Amino acid sequence: MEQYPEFLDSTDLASDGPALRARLDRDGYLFLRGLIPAATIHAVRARLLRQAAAGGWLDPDHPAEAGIANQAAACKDPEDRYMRVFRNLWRDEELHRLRTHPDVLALFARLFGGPALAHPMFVQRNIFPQAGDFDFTTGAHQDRVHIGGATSFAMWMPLGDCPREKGALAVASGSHRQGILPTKVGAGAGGMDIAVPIPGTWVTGGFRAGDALIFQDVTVHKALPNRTREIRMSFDARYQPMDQPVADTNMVPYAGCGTWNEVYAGWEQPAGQYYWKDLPLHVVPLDRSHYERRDAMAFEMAERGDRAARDAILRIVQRDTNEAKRARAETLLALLDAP
Ligand SMILES: O=C(O)CCC(=O)C(=O)O
Repeated sequence: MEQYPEFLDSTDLASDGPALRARLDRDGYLFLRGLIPAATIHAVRARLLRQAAAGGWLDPDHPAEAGIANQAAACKDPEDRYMRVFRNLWRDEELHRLRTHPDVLALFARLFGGPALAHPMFVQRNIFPQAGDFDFTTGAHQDRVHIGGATSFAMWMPLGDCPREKGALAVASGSHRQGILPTKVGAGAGGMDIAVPIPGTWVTGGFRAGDALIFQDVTVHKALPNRTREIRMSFDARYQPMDQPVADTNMVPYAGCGTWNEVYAGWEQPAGQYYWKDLPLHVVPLDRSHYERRDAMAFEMAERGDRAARDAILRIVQRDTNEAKRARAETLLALLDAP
């Protein structure tokens, strides 16, 4: 898998909006070196590692800066033991300010030829090493089914250096030309993997702190397994032209992290809070049909005792707003976990 060729480096086009846009439209992705200063990323990484250490995620025999995982604490979103530590990481004020960094917003404005909206919701990921029977490697998927609204673009950025073997992201170049592809229940983030042969050509590469991967919401992507001893920390945020519809689910904090007031309560500076409140946004409901299909598949698999449905079932237990669905998922989770 790690034999994939390198990303095409578009750093030389970074100041040329139309050229960047033409390449993004052609390949479905852009790889840019040094979009955010490395020192800014390292400072946020240090803040998050302090929280991770306090939560028991790091091996106490190594300095926190090394980010070496305590594999006995390996956990994944949305398990309770993950969320207890994760919500402190996600709420970090300096982390939030990365996705609205002036250089990032300027880049997207050049790409869009007009003002860019950074979605208030974003994801911060902590991927423990793949070891024994623990694996939380993100499978091949498209974001469109999760993000909804008008066409949006993701920016994926590791918090620190991320060589391929630490679980770098890979994209299928050219895979964005076939619209939304059929999905199946998946085990990694989002739980909705592509169910057909992947179009395009897989590319990947090693990231240095501050490098960015930008891709369209129908570009197929996945992570490589984390084969190091470190936790792979990264964040991914979404951007779209300000005048296009945005789905309501992108306007709320990450599930399990409280309200915006609760998120901001621990911040020392107000900068960056509620930056979207006075913008003339067109907020629309998320098209949930993809989730409904995934959940129906997961129920059917779990009823057959197929443990590949476990992560999707757990996600329903933790996050679904429908009480009857949650109750059914709880029963099935107990069945799947029965010895
Ligand atoms: O970081 C990962 O493992 C997955 C990232 C992803 O799927 C995304 O940015 O959309």
